Amino acid sequence: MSKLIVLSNRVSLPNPDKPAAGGLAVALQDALTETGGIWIGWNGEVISNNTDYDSTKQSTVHPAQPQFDKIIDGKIEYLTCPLTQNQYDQYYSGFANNTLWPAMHERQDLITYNQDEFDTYQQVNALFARQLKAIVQPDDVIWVHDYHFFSVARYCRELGMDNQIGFFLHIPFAPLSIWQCIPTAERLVQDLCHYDLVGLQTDHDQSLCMQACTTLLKAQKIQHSLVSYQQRITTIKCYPIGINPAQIQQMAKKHANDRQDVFDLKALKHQKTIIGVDRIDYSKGILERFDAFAEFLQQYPQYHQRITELQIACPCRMDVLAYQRLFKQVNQTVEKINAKFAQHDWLPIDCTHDVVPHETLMGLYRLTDICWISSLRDGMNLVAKEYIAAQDPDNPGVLILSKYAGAAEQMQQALIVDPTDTQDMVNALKTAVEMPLQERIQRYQQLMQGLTNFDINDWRNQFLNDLRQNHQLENFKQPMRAVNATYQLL
Ligand code: GDG
Repeated sequence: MSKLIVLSNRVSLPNPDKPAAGGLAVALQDALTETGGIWIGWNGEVISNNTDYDSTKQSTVHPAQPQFDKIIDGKIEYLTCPLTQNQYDQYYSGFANNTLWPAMHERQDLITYNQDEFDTYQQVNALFARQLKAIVQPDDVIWVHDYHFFSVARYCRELGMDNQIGFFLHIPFAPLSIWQCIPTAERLVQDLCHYDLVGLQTDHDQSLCMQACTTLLKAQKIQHSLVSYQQRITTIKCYPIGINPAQIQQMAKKHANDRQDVFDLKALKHQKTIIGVDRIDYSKGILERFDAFAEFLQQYPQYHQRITELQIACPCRMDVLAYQRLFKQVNQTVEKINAKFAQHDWLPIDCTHDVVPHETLMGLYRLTDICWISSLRDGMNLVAKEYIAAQDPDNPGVLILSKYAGAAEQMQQALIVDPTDTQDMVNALKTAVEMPLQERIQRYQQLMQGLTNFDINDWRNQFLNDLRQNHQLENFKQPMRAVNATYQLL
């Protein structure tokens, strides 16, 4: 029977003391259990360059393979390997997080391009392709995740693999003007066309991806979601990632009354509370949100001591300069706003950098009045969906959601804001604080319906069904390939 092989940069390893909390990890594990499967990726360790499999000392075409550790848990096999320091610096911190991440989030000012980093990115992609080749059976289906692996399918094809290979991009897809800032843009988009199916978060991303293929490569658009390039046909389609609303609702209800160590919610009982949950990343618009909150306090002094913003802000990618800088700015801004507005024992912003346990976070969502998402660009933003699912149906909170988060395409009943427009955010916050119960319930019910209509399992099943059914597309593809071959002779 055809099994599923998942490749992602990080792997969610089984831990008997701590079951996987993230919706994505659970959804992928469920899929892998269904047919039996393998999950491959980096184990998070960084080792010295002087190991005998330091691929930088080998040729690009055949770098030596690292040792993959194997863990078997039920029907799932986990295969993980470390990265060398050089791979970590150049592939992960470098090309993935210093070139592709800012590019896809339209931060042209933060894009750096370095040819060595691109080469190492390719080497790491080739390394994982070789590992796939070593374990794959002819009818297995491969699902590759995210911007770390734009090029894996190219190497798989070069190794003679004919399997169905799908790719899902969790982050936004860049517009053409940004792609044109990357010297190897054409090559990367070509690499993408070696996948059978490319999944994106939103319709907007789908059309940008289609445009990159047809403009940069002059690929032929066959149908709304089919593109043909050099005798290969790739499906490019939108699959908005979801959550498990029923599970979150239950968990939030169960944990809403837990003792709270994160924030002193008892002391805030008579206040309106806003929750913000973000990795400290420039794409999340954290500073824009703080500035708008300060402006709200400036314009509406009647809310002093009556509203508090609770911020969970986990630092990440601290090896990258832009992230170090932002971490400092976040702390300075919190200090500045608190120093300006604090009264008696009231601090307008309570910010923690600790990682909060999953159940606690779901409980916290339920206890807070407003969730404020101000991403400047975001693939989806799962916090928006989790917050709604966690609400008390009889007394739900209000979601303020950036129009630049992928979630805004589906969650139009939220208060949609432009995070670059401070006054727009101030107005939305005022509306949220004063929204009557009936309107909150109405918006909540519509939003919850949307979450239930297409949840995380639908997302996974639809992607995998399309990928598996791609085989049936072969009948359609054969004549198309013939047409393409003729076309290329002309
Ligand atoms: C990428 C794309 C896309 C956060 N802090 C804590 C914690 N979290 C959890 C949240 C949520 C997740 O992390 C964050 O999800 P996002 O969707 O907001 O963002 P990214 O990490 O940037 O993820 C994004 C996503 O992929 C999925 O496709 O939506 O656009 O950038 O689940 O709950 N969880 C716990 N403690 C914390 O302190 N337990």
